[in-house]
Amino acid sequence: MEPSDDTTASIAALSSGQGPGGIAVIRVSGADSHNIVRPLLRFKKKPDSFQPEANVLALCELLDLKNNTIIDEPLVVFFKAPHSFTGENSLEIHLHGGSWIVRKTLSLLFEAGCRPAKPGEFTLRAFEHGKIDLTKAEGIKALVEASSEQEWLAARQLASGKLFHLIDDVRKTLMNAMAWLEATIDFPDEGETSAVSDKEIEERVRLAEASIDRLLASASSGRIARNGLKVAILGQPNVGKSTLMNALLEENRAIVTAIAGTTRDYLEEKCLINGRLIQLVDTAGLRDEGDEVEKIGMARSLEISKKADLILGLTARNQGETGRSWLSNLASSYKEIEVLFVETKSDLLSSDTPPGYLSISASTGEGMEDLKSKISEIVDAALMKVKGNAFVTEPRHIHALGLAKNALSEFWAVKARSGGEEMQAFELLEAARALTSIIGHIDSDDVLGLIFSTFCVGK
Ligand SMILES: Nc1nc2c(ncn2[C@@H]2O[C@H](COP(=O)(O)OP(=O)(O)OP(=O)(O)O)[C@@H](O)[C@H]2O)c(=O)[nH]1
Ligand SMILES: [Mg+2]
Repeated sequence: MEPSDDTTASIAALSSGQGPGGIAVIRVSGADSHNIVRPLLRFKKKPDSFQPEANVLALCELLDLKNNTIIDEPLVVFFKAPHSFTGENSLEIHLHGGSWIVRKTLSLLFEAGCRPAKPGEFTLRAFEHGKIDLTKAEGIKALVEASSEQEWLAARQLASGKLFHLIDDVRKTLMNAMAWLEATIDFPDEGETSAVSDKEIEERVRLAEASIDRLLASASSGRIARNGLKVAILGQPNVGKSTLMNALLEENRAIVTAIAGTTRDYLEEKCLINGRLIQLVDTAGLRDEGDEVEKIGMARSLEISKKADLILGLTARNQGETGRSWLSNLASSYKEIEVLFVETKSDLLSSDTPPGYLSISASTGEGMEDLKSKISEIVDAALMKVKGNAFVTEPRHIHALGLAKNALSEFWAVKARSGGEEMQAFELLEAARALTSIIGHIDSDDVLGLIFSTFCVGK
């Protein structure tokens, strides 16, 4: 049978991780999927017409009918539409995880009439059948990719529908305001009523605006959850920035030499510190001299440090007070960003840690655990702000919320210049549209393609 390539075809793919493992799960979905797969399975002592109960795992034999051989003895579970992840008839085959078994089973399924699933196609179908909205789809992708608790937290609130419900409520509030506005358009000149409806509309718009502002304010914590805390290591040349970067990464990533001006461009790497996701940035040492390349490197380093969530300001113990006053001076230019003062090379001289500083030594490892704990605390504090609440993590959502906010500002501007109700309604509709684009019902297939094509196959 030639499998069709449309959206109703039955699709199959390996849904568990690639490579050999104890168990491999192949997922099949499509209106006809049960009929396609059932002949390949034999349930012990049951007639060919036997159909196992939905949602219950059943042991069976998987057959290659051409050679009448038993390929494996998998556990199979059938799901009946609409009570499945995709909303369609679907099933999972839990096989022994050998790569040959997986390849063979997939080829049997394709011969029987399934076609290979495209990346994200199971989730796309779930979306198309109204099982999930777009934020949940994005959450599922993020859940699969999460490698730290932080990323899991960000993914979970998307996948659980928390953000969806909040956005949907704001959207409904705006629709409600629009209904009042329409009443004013349809029944003008009803003096008192008009004053009442004006109040009702304004109240709702204010409510929607407050929710949007709250969500936008959560974006920085959301970004920390999704991408990690951005930590920039800054200081004069030779203070041990790259050495610290390598120690935190636990690998020799950055070049370290005794020559001042070794690092000429900034270097960015993700790592886990005490289980927290961090985006570490090593920078070019800051000084007044240097050739053209070094100067460009310094400018770029300063630029990227302005986007950091935390700055590790380094000075070496042997630089003494001169180094510390240079660092205080630099720190004073970062009004919005927390600066952690770190004294490096504590092994070189024995003296007390200066007040407000953490002393570390790459040679002896002194102070490294304290520094890691401090960084972890800062991540946890940022996440505490959003824990339990809906927060935004996706640039796509932040952009749409910005559009909604602008439209609502326009609404007030129209009102202030006594613009007509139609103009006001237009702005409310624009805001509602922007919110709708976050959760789905998007007109453009391009946007859908963009989201689902970044999934892995089998999701
Ligand atoms: N004794 C001692 N030496 C250190 C320590 N940390 C770094 N160094 C040495 O200091 C020198 C400079 O280290 P780097 O890590 O390259 O310094 P940097 O701040 O990245 O320097 P630039 O890239 O030039 O800005 C190297 O020779 C390191 O081995 C430390 O804790 N103790
Ligand atoms: Mg360096």
